[in-house]
Amino acid sequence: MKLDQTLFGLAFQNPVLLAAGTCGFGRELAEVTDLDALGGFMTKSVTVEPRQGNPAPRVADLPAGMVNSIGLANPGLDRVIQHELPWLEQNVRRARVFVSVAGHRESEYEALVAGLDRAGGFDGFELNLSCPNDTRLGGLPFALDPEALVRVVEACRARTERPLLAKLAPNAPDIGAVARMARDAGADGVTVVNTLPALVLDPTTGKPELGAGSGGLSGPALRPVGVYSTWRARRATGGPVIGAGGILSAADGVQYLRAGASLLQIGTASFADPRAGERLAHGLARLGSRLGVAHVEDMVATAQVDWGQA
Ligand code: RRO
Repeated sequence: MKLDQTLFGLAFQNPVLLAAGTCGFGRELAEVTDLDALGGFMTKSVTVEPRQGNPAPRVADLPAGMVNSIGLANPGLDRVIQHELPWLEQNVRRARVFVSVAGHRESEYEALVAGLDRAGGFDGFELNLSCPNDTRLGGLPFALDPEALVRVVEACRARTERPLLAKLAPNAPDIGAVARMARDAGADGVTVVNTLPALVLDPTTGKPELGAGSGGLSGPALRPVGVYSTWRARRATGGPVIGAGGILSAADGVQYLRAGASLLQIGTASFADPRAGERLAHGLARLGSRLGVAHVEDMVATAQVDWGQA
C-alpha cells in the first residue's frame, strides 16, 4: 500500500506523525531516530511565557497506558523562535512540522500564531485546545466550551495562512459537533483526541500518585475512545481528521484509518520505542497490501458502521 498523501497543500510521505508533547522540538529524538522517515511531528505545546511545568512525579504507569501531568513545560515563544525553529529549518527536510500552541486566553493563542507565523522552520499550527492539565483560569479547556472554541479558532485563522489544526478533547459531549464548529471557524482539520482526564490514587495514603493531582490518560486504554472520536469527527466534517490515542501496531493504525483518519499520531508508544513511528509506517504499508489496498487514501473512512449502531 502506498502511503504518500497531499493534505492542507502539504506533501506527507506517510501518514505517521508524532503527537505533541512526545518528541519535544525534535532535537533529542534526532539523535536516536531519523525524523525524516516520519510523515511529520507536532512540537511540544508552546506558550507565550516559558513554563517550568508541574511538580514530580509527572507520569504514572498503568497496565494499559499512562497518566501524565507535565504541566506544559516549554521554553516559551521567544526562545522557540530564536532557538528551536532555526534548528528545525536546518535539520528537517521531508517530515512536516506543526507547532502546537497553548494558552489560557484567546489573545495568547493569537499572539503565538502571529509571532510564530513570521518565522520559518515549520509547516503549520496545531491549536492545543484540550490540555487536561492546564485549564483556562479555573474554567474548561477551549474544546469543551463551544463559544470560546469558535472565537479562538477564528482569531488564529485571521493571523495565518498556514494549515491550522484544532486538537480536541475526548470528553466532549458530542465531539462531532465540536469538530464541525472548529472547521466552520476556519480550522483546516481536527486532531482527535488529547488525553482523557484521569486520577490515580495511592490506596494506602489516599493521595494522588502524580505531583499535580490529576492528569491525562493515554495509551492503549484510550484507543477505542480515539477511534470512536475519529469516526464521529469524520462523519460530522467529511475530513480531514488526524487520529490519536493508543496507536501502537499497524492494526491499530488501520482501525483509525478506517474510522476516517487521514493522518495518525503516535505518542505513548514512542516513549517505549523511539523508532515506533518508523516501524508503524512500514507495518501499515505491509498490512495495507495484505488487505489488498493500493493506496492509503483508499482505506480512509471505510469503516462498516451504521449510524444507528453507534
Ligand atoms: O503538558 C501537559 O501536561 C499535557 C498537555 Br499540554 C496536553 O495537551 N495533554 C497532556 O496529556 N499533557
